[in-house]
Amino acid sequence: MVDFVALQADLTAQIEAAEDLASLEAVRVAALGKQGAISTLLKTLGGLSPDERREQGPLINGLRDAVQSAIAARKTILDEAVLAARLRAEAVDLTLPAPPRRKGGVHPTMQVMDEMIAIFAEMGFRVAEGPDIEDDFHNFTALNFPPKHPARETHDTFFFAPDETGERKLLRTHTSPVQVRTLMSQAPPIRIISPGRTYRIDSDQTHTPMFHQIEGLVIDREIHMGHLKWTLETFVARFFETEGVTMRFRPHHFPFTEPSAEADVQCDRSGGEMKIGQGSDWLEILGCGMVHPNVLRSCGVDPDLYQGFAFGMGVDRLAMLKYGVPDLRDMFESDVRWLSHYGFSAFAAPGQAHGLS
Ligand code: 2U9
Repeated sequence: MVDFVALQADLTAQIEAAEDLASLEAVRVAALGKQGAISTLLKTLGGLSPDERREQGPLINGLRDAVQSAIAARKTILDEAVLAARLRAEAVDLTLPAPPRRKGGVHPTMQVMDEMIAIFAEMGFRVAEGPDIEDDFHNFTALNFPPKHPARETHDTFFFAPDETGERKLLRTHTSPVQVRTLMSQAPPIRIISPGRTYRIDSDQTHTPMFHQIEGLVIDREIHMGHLKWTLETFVARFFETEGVTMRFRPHHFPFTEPSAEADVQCDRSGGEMKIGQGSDWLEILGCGMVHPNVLRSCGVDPDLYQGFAFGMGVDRLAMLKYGVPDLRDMFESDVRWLSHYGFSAFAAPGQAHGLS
C-alpha cells in the first residue's frame, strides 16, 4: 500500500528545498514526468477493480494536484528571485557623471554671421530673409542682369528642370532677391541686411557650390556714397576690432549698382600672420555701390525720389580670415574634431552683452 501522506510530504519537502529553477524542474520530472512517481501511480489505476479505483483514484489525483500547485507556487517564488537578481545586476546608477563626449561647437561661419548681424543691428539694420529656391525675375531680371549675362548661364547657376509652365526655378546665386522682395513689398526708408546661403556651380580651392553671404541695402531720400563709405568703414573697424581701418574703394562693375566698387582693407601680411589695419598690403573684403535706377524701377520705387546703396560680402572667407582657418574645404567637411578646435561655445553668442569675440 502506498502511503500518500508520506509521499506528499516528501515531494512537498523536495519542492520547498529546490534552490533554483533547474532543481525544481528535476523534482517535477521525478514526480510528474513520464516515468515519475505520480505518473507511475496513475498508470496502475487501469489494472485496479472498480472499487479499488474509486478509492485510489481520488487519492492519486489529489496527490498530483497538490504537487502541481506546490511546484507552481515555488516556481513563482524562484522566478521573482531570478528577476530581482537580474535587476540588481543590470542596475544603472543615474547619479554617476556622464562619460566625456567629443565636443562640438558653433561653426566659425555661423559665429561670424552672428557677429556681423550684431554690428549691423546696432547700426539700425533689420534682418530680412527669403527663399533659397528663386525665380529668374527676383534673382536676375529685377537686378538689371541683361538677358545674355554670363551669370545666368547654366555653368554658373543651378537650374531646376522646367515646370509644367516651362518656368525654370533656380538656387539663388546671391541673397539680392531678398532685397528685391523687400523693395517690392515695403515702402522706403529701408535699412536691411540679408544673411543666408547662396549657390553657384563653382568648386575649387577657393570656391564651394554653397557659400554664405551677407548683403545690405539702404534706401531713403538723399542717400549718397558718403553714407555707404561711413557705414562700411564703421562695420569693418568693429568687425576686425581695431580703432580705425584704412579702406580702399576700387571701381568695379555689377549690373545692380552704378557706380560700383570693390573695397579692400589695409593689412600687413609680413611675418606669416595677417594683421588688419596696418602695413602696406590690401585685402579685398566686399563689393558695393549705389543701387542702379533700373533696379529701383523694376521694384516699383521711383529713382527720382529715392536712392540707396548696397553691399555684399562672403561670410565663409571672412570667417577664415578672422579666425585663421587655413583651408576652405575643411569648413564644409563636418568633422567634429575640426569643429572642437575651430568652433565656438553656444553660450558665447556675439552681441552687446558679450562683445564680439
Ligand atoms: C538690390 C540692389 C543691389 C548687392 C551687392 C555686391 C555689391 C557684391 C559680392 C561680394 C562677394 C558677392 O559673396 S560675393 O561673391 N557682392 O559685391 N552685392 S552690391 O546689391 C544689391 C542687391 C539687391 C535690390
